[in-house]
Amino acid sequence: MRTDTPQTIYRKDYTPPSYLVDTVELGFDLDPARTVVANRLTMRRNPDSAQREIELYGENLELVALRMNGKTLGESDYRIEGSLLTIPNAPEEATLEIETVCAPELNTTLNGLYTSNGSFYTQCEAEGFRAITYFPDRPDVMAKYTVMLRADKEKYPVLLSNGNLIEEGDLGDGRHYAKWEDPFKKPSYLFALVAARLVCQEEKFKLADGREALLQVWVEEGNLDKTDYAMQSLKNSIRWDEERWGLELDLDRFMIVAVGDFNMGAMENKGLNIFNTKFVLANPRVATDVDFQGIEAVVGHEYFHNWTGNRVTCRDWFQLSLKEGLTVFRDQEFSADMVGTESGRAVGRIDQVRTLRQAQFPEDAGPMAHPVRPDSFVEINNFYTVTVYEKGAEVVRMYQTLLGREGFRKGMDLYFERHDEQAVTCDDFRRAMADANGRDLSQFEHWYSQAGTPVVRAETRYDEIAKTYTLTLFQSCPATPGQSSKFPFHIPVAVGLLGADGRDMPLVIDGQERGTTAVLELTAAQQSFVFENVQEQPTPSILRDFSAPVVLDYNYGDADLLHLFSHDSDPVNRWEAGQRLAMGRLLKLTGEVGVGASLLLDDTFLMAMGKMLSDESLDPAFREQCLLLPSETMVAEQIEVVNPLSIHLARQFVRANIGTRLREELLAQYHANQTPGEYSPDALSIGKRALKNLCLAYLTAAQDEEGLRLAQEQFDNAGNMTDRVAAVSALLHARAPNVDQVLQRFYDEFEDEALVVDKWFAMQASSATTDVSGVRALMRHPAFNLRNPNRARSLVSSFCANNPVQFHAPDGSGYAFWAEQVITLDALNPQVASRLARAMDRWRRYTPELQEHMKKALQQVAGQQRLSNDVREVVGKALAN
Ligand code: B3K
Ligand code: ZN
Repeated sequence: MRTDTPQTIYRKDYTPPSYLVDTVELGFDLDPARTVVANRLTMRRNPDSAQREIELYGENLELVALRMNGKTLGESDYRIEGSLLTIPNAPEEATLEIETVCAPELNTTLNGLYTSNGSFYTQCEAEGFRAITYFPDRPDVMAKYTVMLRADKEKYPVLLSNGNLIEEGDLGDGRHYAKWEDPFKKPSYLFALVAARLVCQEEKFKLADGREALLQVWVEEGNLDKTDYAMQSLKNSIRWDEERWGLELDLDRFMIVAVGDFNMGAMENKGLNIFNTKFVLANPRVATDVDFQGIEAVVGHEYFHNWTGNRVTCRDWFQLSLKEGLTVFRDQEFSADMVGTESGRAVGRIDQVRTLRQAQFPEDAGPMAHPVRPDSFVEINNFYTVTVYEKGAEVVRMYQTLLGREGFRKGMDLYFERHDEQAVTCDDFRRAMADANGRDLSQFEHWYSQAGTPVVRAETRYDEIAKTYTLTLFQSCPATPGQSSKFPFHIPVAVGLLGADGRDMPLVIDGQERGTTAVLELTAAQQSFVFENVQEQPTPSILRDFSAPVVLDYNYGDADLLHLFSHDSDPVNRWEAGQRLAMGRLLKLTGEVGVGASLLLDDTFLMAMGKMLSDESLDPAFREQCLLLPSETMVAEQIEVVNPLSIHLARQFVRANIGTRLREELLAQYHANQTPGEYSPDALSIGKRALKNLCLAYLTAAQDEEGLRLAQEQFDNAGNMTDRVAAVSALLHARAPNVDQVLQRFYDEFEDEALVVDKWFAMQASSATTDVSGVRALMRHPAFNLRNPNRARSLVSSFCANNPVQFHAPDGSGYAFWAEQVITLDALNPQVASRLARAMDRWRRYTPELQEHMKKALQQVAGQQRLSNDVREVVGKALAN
């Protein structure tokens, strides 16, 4: 917690470390109140640095002893300024011995070494290692670690750290020890330890080269009935990385540990991944389909980091997307390959597009906008963003789109060949892609250096006589903080042309046959592409498979969209046509709600939706995606002056209309998509449940009696959490008369399952039926606990981010609540507080009255004397001009 003005760190100021570390030996005497850490590190001067001082970072540590080459250093031999400890005039080679003390049980930040439910866990990325011991805590210092853990045997029977267990035994005094050695050099952010009372599911797994690895999933007692899916996902990940990329597990042992108090999803510590329980624990009774999918993706993601992140790491934190964008891309491809069908792949792709529009585009247009490779930050933890992760993954995907799968693989191979066990930059990655393919990718750099979502405007012209179709593309990019004008990007635009019969036309450009989807390369501000031999006026399908993270501006008429919605061979653009049809209606109705006209929804739209709903030649999962309306947030992003209530009413009106006017089709599909028998999280069953439950949601939105009865029946008889949650939220959103009883029964049945209780809070917090006082009442519930990040997010963040109508209550009470919670949370856990603070990012887009209240709330937070750098950066940027 600081009171001084936070310091901005710039990418351009990077200098290499003054000293390199070869080995680190850590000794821990673990005690919740007073843990003693002995750290012995061998260092040598870095030939690439002119500096002669040793620089170590440490935070919230009591320094007990400091020796260099056997000699105790006195206060005049070193300086401590803030978190920086400097030893001037250090010799060429130095062995440092550092003893410090910390208090894990008082550490509510969950950064560094902390306790959760009485056991010890660590989180070091990005800069948590300095809260454990003094160290050159920066990712370009890679060293070999040996770790000795000592702790009470009864309380902490399991002692884990990175790499291989080389020794364990009794210390005689009720304590025991374990010694771990990590054979690979690693940056300090990948260090981890666990000392806990845990049990594990384990298995020997044969690797491609014939070696056997021991795989373990560690959980608290009572949770061994929820580890199968994580274990299966881990095995699938290992196999997939071997098969798709030729990358093998480099350790004899790989562990996953689940912990209930955790700031994010999971952490890729070398050989010892630590996970939020949310991304490990699952069985049909307690986890939804979305939870199962999340586990597969996150287990994959952390495992894939072993190569993209750990073996090849980041030179500095500005390069974060080097590992995160790439690893998200890899986990997306993994999930797609696990589904295995083209249609399944498209459904996954649609989810990705949704995330970009729902969260990344708004970020890119708001006060926290930053390039995929940021130029500056105050607090690096604020930059684990959808831009660095999801837009970063899009940037990686564009290489694959431009170079083809094979070319991309060649680039990956060269990247590992060049940079194994190094700390490198995004430029190094781009260079590997370019060199492996003999391509000039210099313009591609702008995807890393420029913030903002590019807009690609399209114009088309059909020449009936010449039989040519000309597509002219214009690109531009809005100004973002610190970047007023932009250079053109290198944008792959995948295009197809549909004939009147709905079929793809063969494409010919410059006399060259280009199949039925051509990847056009837009590199200038304006560029024309001429398709030849076009026998009739086509309907263009532009940006197929969402080939670039841009906004496509093309003046589609309803007729074009209906044609694409019925026929486009590209499922993503087929879905997109439906989204455009729906968005047009939502925007128009939102305007009309405001003027109080009586609302109408046209038959054309409803018929198109009805036809899609009942088209049994299509996967249920795909139909569900097509029937789902753009969210209130997405609609808000299209509007100059946002009034959340009008958007909500318009969207509710459309939902209810679908429910009423497609009633028979919805009921039919509800019954046709049941998944009787044993629960299975396979893609087909997941799709059926999703479609069936969307039908239920529409029917109940229309207050349909049969729909409400079915929801109640589904709640009573559900054999899995997906159906149960869907039933509860349908009843909740429809304000069904007995919903309180239903919620109580749900709670009573699952009160011992923390992750289900989170769902219980989250469902209520994000329902428009829950206002601020309702949320305050829920905060007084005995199960509520602001210190547990999952719980805090389930109630407080869900309300502020997912309940726009109530959060934006006209009297400003939602914002006052927000300010209060940000301030309280900040004193406990700045990372969680800072995420919550971002709920106010888009405040300048609301009506003047709402803006006034929002500004006041922001100023109230910004005016706090004591505020973390995390929150100060977020609210400071929100208020800046
Ligand atoms: N690398 C971690 C995120 C660390 C966040 C630090 N505030 C999880 C992941 O992306 O895999
Ligand atoms: Zn990651």
